[in-house]
Amino acid sequence: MRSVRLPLKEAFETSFGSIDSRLIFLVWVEGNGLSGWGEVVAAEEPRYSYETIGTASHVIRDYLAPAFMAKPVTGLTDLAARFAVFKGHNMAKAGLELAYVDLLARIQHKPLSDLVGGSRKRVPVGVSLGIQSTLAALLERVDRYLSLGYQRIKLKIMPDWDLEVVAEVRRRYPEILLSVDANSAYTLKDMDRLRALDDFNLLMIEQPLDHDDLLDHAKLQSELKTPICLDESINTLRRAQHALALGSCRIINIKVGRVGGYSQALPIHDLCFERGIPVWCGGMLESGIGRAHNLALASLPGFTLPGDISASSRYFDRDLIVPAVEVAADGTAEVPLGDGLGFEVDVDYIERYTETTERIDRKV
Ligand code: OSB
Ligand code: MG
Repeated sequence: MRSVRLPLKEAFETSFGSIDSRLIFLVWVEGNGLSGWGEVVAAEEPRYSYETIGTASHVIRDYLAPAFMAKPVTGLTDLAARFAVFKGHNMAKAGLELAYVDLLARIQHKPLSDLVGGSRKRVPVGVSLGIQSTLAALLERVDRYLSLGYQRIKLKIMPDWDLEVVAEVRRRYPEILLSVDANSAYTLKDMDRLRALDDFNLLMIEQPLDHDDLLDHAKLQSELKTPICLDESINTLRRAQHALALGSCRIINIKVGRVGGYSQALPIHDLCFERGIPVWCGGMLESGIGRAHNLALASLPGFTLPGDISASSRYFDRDLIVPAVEVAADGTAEVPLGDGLGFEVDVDYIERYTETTERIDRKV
């Protein structure tokens, strides 16, 4: 396990706070003479979810790694069953599972996207724009990312940074795919404000209400024509089933870290695909390692909407992988064809920015 602090090119602000660097938590596994890399998407503070880098390192060190190394792992299902006995801590589970899946793909000489069943060669991408100090600063960024080709603009919103901002962006760009993400900044008491958002022909409203709510979202969805997309509320396959049964959303954002790895992300994708519910790949300001996993996930057929998979350069001056993730002028990113992640991991650069490392060996 390794934590690596990467400075962000500019601060990222959401309804739950602002950060100007990202402490990246990497998991590296060794087996059959090869290595695999995963990323734990937890933040330093429990604001997006209850997990933190601290809880995830504890859970991996004391529970998940021992279960992983107890005997040879026969596949994803075996690993998921070993992890399922421990409640929650999906980001910790995903970090180790991702490293294992990268290793497995490298052992099988396959790209990760093949291993998980993806077939797209390029995936459509959008950008998530944080709350800015002025409307002018936001508009400059909207212009910039549209001119770079990004297919969808997502605006972070909260009360005080919502209707006027959305109205102005929509006025300038009547035709673009535009969405908003509130990260749980509203309640049903804000029904009038939320109803007003319905007038802007938004692609979706992401997670307007409580981080673990399904019922209030169902009530809200029944009053809006704009689709609600759930992010925080969907942390397991079961929650996705319940959300669809209740009508809590019409779109789901899948983050492999939030749901506990591919073993959950793939069945959530399959469920939505069968039901005609569009999904898209969310992001957590990942380094290139997490970003490469996101590209593999987004290559699955149900990922029809642009994902939050920006170019590495949107967040970092230099990424941990070579080459960096790039977004072409048509607003797509390439799904790599090499073994595993399909990128070279820049270990020297990682070493330079490493804050902590911890090695856990198999008991013999
Ligand atoms: O809610 O999707 C979110 C970043 C950190 C935590 C939560 C979210 C986000 C983003 C950025 O919106 C997505 C990205 O570009 O990685
Ligand atoms: Mg979100």
